[in-house]
This record gives sequence, structure tokens and C-alpha cells, in this order.
Amino acid sequence: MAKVITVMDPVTRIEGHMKVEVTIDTVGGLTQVVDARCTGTLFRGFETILMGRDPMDAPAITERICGVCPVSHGMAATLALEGAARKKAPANGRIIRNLVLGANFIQSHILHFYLLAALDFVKAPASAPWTPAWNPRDADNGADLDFREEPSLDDVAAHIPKAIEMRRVAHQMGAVFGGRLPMPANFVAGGSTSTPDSGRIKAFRAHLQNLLSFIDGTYIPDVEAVASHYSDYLTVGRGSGNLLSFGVFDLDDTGSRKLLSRGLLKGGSPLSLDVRRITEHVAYSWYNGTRALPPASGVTNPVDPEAKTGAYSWLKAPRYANAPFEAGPLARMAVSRRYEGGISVMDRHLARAREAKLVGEAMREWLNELENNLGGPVYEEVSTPSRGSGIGLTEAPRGALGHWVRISGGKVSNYQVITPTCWNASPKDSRSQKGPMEQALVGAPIADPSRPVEALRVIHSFDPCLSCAVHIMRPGGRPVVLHAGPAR
Ligand code: NFE
Repeated sequence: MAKVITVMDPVTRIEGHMKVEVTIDTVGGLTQVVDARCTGTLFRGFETILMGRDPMDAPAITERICGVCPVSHGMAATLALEGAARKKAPANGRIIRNLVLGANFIQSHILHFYLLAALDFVKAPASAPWTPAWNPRDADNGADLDFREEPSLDDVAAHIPKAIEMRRVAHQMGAVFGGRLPMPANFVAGGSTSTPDSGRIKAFRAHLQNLLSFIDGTYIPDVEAVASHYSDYLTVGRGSGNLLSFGVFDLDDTGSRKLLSRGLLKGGSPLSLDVRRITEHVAYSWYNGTRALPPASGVTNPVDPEAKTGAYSWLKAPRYANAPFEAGPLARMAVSRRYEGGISVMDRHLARAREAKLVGEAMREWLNELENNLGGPVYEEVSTPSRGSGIGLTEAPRGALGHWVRISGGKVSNYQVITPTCWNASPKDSRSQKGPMEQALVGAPIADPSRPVEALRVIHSFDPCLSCAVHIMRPGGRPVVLHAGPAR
């Protein structure tokens, strides 16, 4: 077969807008991906929007970065502001924030498997809303693609309507303390604006029980069925081989104990995180300059995409000690020694499902803790520092999330956000090292280059969210240039 380039633009069943270009060739008798380029096709202007604003607005504004993981942005922003103010949320505020974030993890993981990823592996009906698609029940379209015949795989498709209902339940659960979801209203620097009472705890617990039954009885068995019938995907899509977790769900008021640990695995060897070793590269991104900068002094100056030779993405390329690292549930579970498998398409799905159970079960304990401390404070007063800086490191459903804030004259003078999808779907860096997803695509076997469902399996396993990673566009025109300055 002659070498071909297949462009998926936009990649569907993800959040946001992404283009992936794969070069496919036959090597050693196997037709496979030999090169890949991931492009974020929108510009996210949130850092620029925040300049000159009251720092206390950062949680409410950054939650709007994305409707799928708003809680994580609220958490990262409040942690960054608390760092700048040298304050910590009291125990009940911390626990309530954990509970709302846990609800968001569960809804996001269910959403990802059933609505975004499962149809890469299971046959859906050849009718709306499942079509148009490379649908294996459609004789003219996908019948010859590699979709395996198993009753347990048919069950997965049959569970999709229930999964949609369960996702709603997870939102309802988070809204018990969040006030609403998505974009909860209770995340403030210093703690939470909502308070626990026995009625709210009871309502939350009922939703949680319902979700844990679904996770145990349906979600995990469904992922295991897919993993057992597509076990070859335990060796496809390894990527960078490096895993990074900022850690999440503080279990004490100092933040030193977490349900999911902070740390890295570089080629399997554990490392502790030194946040100063994170830089963002822009050599292949549509931003001014070529120098990699630490996010605390990062700049977000978009350029005309046609003016920067070689650049191909609105995503910057975050690197740790100049190396690409994968973020996500597999990274968290592996760093925490709660997942012992490898790094692959199917390991990502298995780790994500097992994490949903782990988090759900921990939430039960947190409800007990709240119940035993009803009336304890949820908020410690935090006033806007006139100057200072803070870093909020947490985890979003898709992986490590960091917010870096600098405050001068009581206003935001710099704000940088690094999302998990920036780690995973990043373009090349100054050393021309590909991002983890680009690396994971190389070597993926492809049966039909015009319908590369195998490449989609690799892409979807990372659960990319380009809404988080990039944001504003002017179709058909030049990029919108937002000028930094005080809010008008
Ligand atoms: Ni838009 Fe997000 C998550 C964050 S992904 S979903 O999870 O942060 O980059």
C-alpha cells in the first residue's frame, strides 16, 4: 500500500474541536500509523479574559472553560487563591468540595465510556441517533470494519440509555452541595458557600448508592467485557510511557494526604513532583516566541496561524523536565499504586472505571465525616491579597490540572491554566518530541486508511477535551486578538 495521510477533522465524540492527521504506511507487512499530528483548532482566551480582574472571580470565570470538568477548574482556582492568601479551607469546606468534585468525576467517566468511547468497540443500531457513523450494522459503511460479535458487547450498547440517566443522577448529586451543575456555585477561596445538614447528606447518599450500584453492576463489567474481547488493545497506544499526577481529594486540612497521590512515573520509575520543572513549549504552537516558559511567568500571545512556520496547534506543549507526560485516570491510579497493568488503550479504560468505584466508595466515608461534624465551619474568611502568587494543583477527570495566578494591586496580573488535554494532546515541543497522544498513535494498526477506527480508539482512550484546551475562534477570519488590561 502506498503511504497515505488521513485527516480526521473534526474528531467526533470528544469535547471541543480537534484535528488529527495520521500518516499510514505498510511497515514489516503491517499497515499502521507511522506519524501523527494533533491540532487544537480553537484558541482559548481565558487567561487573557482574567487579566486585570478581581482574583476572587477566578473560580466563577474559569469554571466556564468547560462544561464537562468545571468543578476541577473551580477547585484549581480556589486552591491557587488560597495559596496566594496563605489560607486553607476548614475540614467541612474541604470535604464538601471533594464531594462535588467526586460527583463530577463519576459523571464524566460514565459519559466518556458510554457516549464517547463505547461505539469504537460495540455495534449500535443502524438508525438515528447512532448514524451517520462507521456503523458496523450498516452493510454499505462499516460492516467490514473490525467490530467483534459478542452478546456482552451488545449489552454495552443496550446500557447507553441507562448511562445517560446515571450521568444525570451524578449531576443531581453534585448539585446537592454545588447548588447547580455544571458550574457549581459553592466554590470560593476559603472553602464552600454551601453547608451540610442531615437532609442534604441523606439526599447525596441516596444518589451515591444508586451510582455505586451502576458502577459495580454495569459500568465495570461492561468495560471488562470490552477489554476481554479487544485484549489486543492492551498493547496498542502506549504513548510517552511517562505518567504524571498532581494528586486530588485532600484527606486532611494540610493537603498532605490525598486519596489519589501526587507524583510521576518516568518509564516506570517513581519521581516526586517538583512544580518548578514544568514548562510550556510553544515552538509548534500558534503563540508568540519559541522559548519554553514556566507557567508562573507564562505568556499567552496568539499569532496569526499563517505567520508562524511549522506551528500547527492552539495547544501549548507542557513538559515536565522537558519530557512529555501523560495525564489521566491511568496516571493517577498507577502513581497511587492502585492500578498494576500497563499503559495502553485498554488500560486507560480499565483504570478509569476502577477509579470511579474508588472515588465513589471514598465519598461514602466523607459523608460520614461530614455527618459527625455537622455545624463545623465550611469557610475561612479570605480577603483579596493586594499582591502575591499562588498555584492550584488538582486533578480533573481527564488528568492533572494546574492554575497559576499572580496578583498585583489587588488585580490578576497573570493567570495561566494547564489542562490535562494540553499534556495529552500537545503538539511537538522545542526538542521536536511528540505529545503523548501523537506518540500513542504511532504504530497503531489500521485496516482501512479511509476509515481509521483503530486510530479513533487510541484518541478516545485519552478522553480528550479540546474545550478545556483551547477556546475562541472567528470562522474563516483571522484569530481574535484580546488585549490584556483592566476589565471595562
Ligand atoms: Ni473540558 Fe477538562 C477535564 C480540564 S480536559 S474536560 O477533565 O481541565 O483538558
